[in-house]
Amino acid sequence: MSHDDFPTDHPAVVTCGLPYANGDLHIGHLRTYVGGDVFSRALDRLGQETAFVSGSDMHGTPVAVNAEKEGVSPESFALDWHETYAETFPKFNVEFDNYGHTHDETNTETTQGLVRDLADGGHLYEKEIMVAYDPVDDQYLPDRYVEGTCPYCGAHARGDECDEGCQRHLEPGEVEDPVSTITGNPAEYRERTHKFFEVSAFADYLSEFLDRLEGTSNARNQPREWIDQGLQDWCITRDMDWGIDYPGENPQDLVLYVWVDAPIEYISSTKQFSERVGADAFDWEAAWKEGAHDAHPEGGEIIHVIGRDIIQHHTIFWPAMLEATDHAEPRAVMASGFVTLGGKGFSTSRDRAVWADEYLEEGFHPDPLRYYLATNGGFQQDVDFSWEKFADRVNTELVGTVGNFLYRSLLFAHRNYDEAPIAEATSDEVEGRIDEAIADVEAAVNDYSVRALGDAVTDLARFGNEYIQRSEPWKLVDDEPEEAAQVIHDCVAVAKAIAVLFEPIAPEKCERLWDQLGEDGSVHEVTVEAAREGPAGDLAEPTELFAQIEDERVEALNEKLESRVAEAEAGDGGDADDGEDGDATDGDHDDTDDMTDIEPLSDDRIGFDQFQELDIRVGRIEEAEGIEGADDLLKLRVDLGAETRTIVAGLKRLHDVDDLPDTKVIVLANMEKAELFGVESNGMVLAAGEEADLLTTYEDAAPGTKVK
Ligand code: B3M
Ligand code: ZN
Repeated sequence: MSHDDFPTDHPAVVTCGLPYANGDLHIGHLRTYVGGDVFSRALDRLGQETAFVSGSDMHGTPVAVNAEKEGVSPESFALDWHETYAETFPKFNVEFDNYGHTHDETNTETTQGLVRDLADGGHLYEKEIMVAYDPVDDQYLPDRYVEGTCPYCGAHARGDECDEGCQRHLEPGEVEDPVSTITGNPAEYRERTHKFFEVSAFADYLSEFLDRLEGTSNARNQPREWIDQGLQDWCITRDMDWGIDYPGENPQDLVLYVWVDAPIEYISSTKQFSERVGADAFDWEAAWKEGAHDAHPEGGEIIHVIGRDIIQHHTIFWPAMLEATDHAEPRAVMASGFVTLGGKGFSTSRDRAVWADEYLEEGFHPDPLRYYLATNGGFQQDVDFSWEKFADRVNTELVGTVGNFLYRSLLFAHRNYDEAPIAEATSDEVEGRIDEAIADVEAAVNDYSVRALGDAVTDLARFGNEYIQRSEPWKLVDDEPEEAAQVIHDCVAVAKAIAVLFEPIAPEKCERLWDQLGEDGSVHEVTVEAAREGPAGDLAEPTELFAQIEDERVEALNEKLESRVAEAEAGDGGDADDGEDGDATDGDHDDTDDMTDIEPLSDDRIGFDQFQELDIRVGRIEEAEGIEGADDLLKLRVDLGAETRTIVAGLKRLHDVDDLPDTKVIVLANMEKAELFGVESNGMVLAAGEEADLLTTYEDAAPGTKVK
């Protein structure tokens, strides 16, 4: 890897987080894939040698649990979804150079080889640990087979991650009060011998790595805190049948943890690409292995595009595995925010989603959605999708700015001149403006900003509109034909530049534009240099590139969505697990809406004495502020009458910080103290549901008053 500006003379590999092969894709899932595709195409346009790879994540409990619920084997279940994904991505013009899956031969071999190297390098050791076990079902319960309470923050957590609270990865045996997700049986912990990877030994390396790491800042900041808090070694085996066998002596028949073989698919998929096109066209070893290539012994430019919920895996575990086995170090991690729908989370169980297939079946072209997902916010920011917002941006920017410029200039050019070049050369002003747009695109790539890529083009189109408006070629055509020809030539040159520079975001539309411009070959093959070359082809009769979305259409789409959600709610209410576990991939945010599934009331009665052990008090929030590095948490100062306490609460995304002071809340005052992101939390603020609806009192109970 280098840290030179792109394009470099090293091969680059752009990867997208592997979707778990376990459920339908909705447009929220598409964000990271569109982001990765846009970025890899942009590297191509800059002339960087690039492979764009991913694959389906076949193993692990997210797949096994869902297969079990459907009563089919995990293999056939996962393969079905894999095939669906492999067909769906290209429909959105997400064109991987290779899309494999983690269960194939290449990945099995590569994974087992890499794990053997870890063992040979002395990086693995054995340890006895407690593994959750369902005594009734006689089954071990790894990861998502078990749920319980997070030992760090007290939130309800999955066996492998604190998905509703502090977002930590949880090691086997860590989750408290374990319960089987399949049978609901309380689980017990049993001792088993497992393999561990000594991640903690890489703490210094990882700190330095993070200082070098490029991409989005969230991918550096969060891991720095984890390292400061002390890294734990990582259990890399599981008591399961479904997965890749641990290579080497394996008396307990353990498989590798899904997070071992999943990122290795990045390498395997690149390998498959190399094998298909030949090492001369793309040499996977030169990209992935240290010392494989004389000119760049440190390997190629590895860029991981992921959802922000899997930062830890990509910036701690994975680089430690790569470093331990002499592989190239990732150059960049681009971690995207989530996508929400009309301000709320997608809910697969409630059918509260715009499904990928559905979007296309509605007759929409994929490129406007790509534009929306890529440019509606910074990559790290959450993006909200609603049909209104989508229509608004399509109508104003794609139709009003880009499409309008292209259509009016090309129509005028076609009617009056028929062919390009119309003048001898592009004017200095316009040539300068095109150079500026190219520089903007280069800067956007080097900034890992797909949004800035889009802005570079809409800005150029805006200039085009302004230029044609001010130059008024229609007035010049008869009296000043040469001047008119120059203006039109300039406009066609801008149109050609748009075709090249907008290709990463709207590949299919730009190919059509390329044809309309009468240019040779494919716009997917050219570099930004083509944008400087000026028009060369015979112009075809232009058609409008983007279609307006009418208000009535938006209304109809909203109604359809709402009635579907209502229907799902009136039906069985959805399976509470569907939504959470149906998250086929990263980048979405399932089931964070306020339509919480109602859990059955507990039959597990407690006595009044037990209730009295809870010291529940009225409090008043005095101050509220964010905590550095914590996306969800707020540090509150809460007046509890007798004293004012600091309490950390997961309210940041759900409440306006400025509204909180003076709010009366209900506090569990004798909650165990916990340290979160370096702040000691002394109590727990009570709230209801996914939207953290705060409990309060309605009369004048003063701070400190006991709730009984
Ligand atoms: N399959 C999806 C997720 O946890 C997971 C990604 C693997 S990337 C190597 O979001
Ligand atoms: Zn937690």
